[in-house]
Amino acid sequence: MPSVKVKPVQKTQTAVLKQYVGGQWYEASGPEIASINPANTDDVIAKFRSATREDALKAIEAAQKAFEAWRGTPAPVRGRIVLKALQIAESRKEALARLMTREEGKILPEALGEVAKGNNLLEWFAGEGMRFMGTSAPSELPKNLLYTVRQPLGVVSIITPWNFPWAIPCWKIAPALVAGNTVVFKPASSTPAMAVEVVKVFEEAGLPAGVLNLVLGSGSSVGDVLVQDPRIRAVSFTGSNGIGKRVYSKAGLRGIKFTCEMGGKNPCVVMEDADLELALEGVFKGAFGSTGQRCTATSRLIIHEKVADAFVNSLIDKLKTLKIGDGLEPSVGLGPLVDEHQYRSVLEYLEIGKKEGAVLRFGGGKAEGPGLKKGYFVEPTIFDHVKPFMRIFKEEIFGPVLAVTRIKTFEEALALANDCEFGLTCAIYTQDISRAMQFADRIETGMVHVNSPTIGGEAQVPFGGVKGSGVGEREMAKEGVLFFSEPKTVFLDYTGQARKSNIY
Ligand code: UN1
Repeated sequence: MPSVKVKPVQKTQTAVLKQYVGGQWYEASGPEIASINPANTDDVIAKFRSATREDALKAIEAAQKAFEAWRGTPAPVRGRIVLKALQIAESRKEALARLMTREEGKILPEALGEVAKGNNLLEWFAGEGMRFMGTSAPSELPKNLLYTVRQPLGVVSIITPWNFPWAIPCWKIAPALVAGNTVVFKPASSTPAMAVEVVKVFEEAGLPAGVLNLVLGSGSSVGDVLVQDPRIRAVSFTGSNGIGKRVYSKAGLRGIKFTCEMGGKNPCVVMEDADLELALEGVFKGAFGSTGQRCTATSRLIIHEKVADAFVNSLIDKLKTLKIGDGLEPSVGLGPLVDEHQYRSVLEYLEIGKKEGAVLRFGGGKAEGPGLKKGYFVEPTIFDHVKPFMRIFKEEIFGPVLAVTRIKTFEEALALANDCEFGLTCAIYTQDISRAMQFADRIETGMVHVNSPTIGGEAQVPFGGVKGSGVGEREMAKEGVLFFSEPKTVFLDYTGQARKSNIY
């Protein structure tokens, strides 16, 4: 009898990721790093050999070489390559979102939302190629043309976090390219597969070799050179405050441009006159969406004492219905934390909250149950009666943890909301327009939401914060392209008639 051949069980292949420098994909020689599915640590999505300092230098060199030709490419043509990248990205949005959920952990609807947001940014910046313009002004002098043009900076470093592995690279890379810069892109090591997808989309769109270079590696081996090398003319960074501080102080000492978008401890104020159903939805989404791993997450609820008890109880009822698990499963509403480091850090904050004397109302530990053993799952958590001196009121936790503080007046709410070293975003729920306007005027944040959650942003308006949340220039919108360019003022005397003027 002929032997029956048994088909081997199909296993998901672990991809081998490469560096992309000067238009070539190649393997680096540093230590191996694995990208692991945070919902199931047995699922190794990809591996790569970490870039070394030499790889980063090679990338800078390739970007430097490509700069002259890219700078000379008309801005509308540069914009059209971004438009092509958008079309490619649109055609694979489902696959991008699925990979994102597998690699970063956010639930699929959130991942789809993030791809859409990144694509909106590509759309906006593609059009900016046509609007990359200066101004003209009437001169004090006769027959003089006085005008400005905008020019690119040169080679720029783009350093991005793991929590928005599609949208944030899009919102930094696209304006840098449209403005005529060449880019060295260093994404977070925990979402390398998504970073490769970002680069592929631009490569397939026809970006010339060397214009966009990818350096996959740990910050400790390549981070410094991407700020310190004399050829780097600007750094755009999103990530933690600790690293951000190092980036902007070094960039500042070198006298180059920087934009650093860092942490948040965003307050949501709910007043006694609020539409409480609307507020409940907004706080729920803001605090627990994306597993709280969002610098715009709602991490402090500042609520009027008259409505606080009922509101917190309703929030708890809602949390009881939230299914925790792998974000690819349609019924799941809360995914895992991204990796072991974040997992340990959030669990530590839960202990800190308990020790500080806050009242633990819900959650407070690891999430356990069927299907949760192999992932970095924590319970969504509410601490009530949190006092301003507590660390859980002050420090960014970056997990599904909400600190509730009760107030008696609007002035008290505003003072508490502003009692914070961060200033990224905030929200107020009230039906009193005067109160809402006063809040928008006096709150110390870069963005304000009235009757909507703290999260989100739109391509056509500036994104960023004040105080410890944002140092340097704003991102997105017109500002996004302005950051990556410099104006040059040209004085053109076309007759010589101005020679008698003593204006100078
Ligand atoms: C959003 O809320 O949609 O790292 C964007 C972050 C922010 C991006 C938030 N830079 O969470």
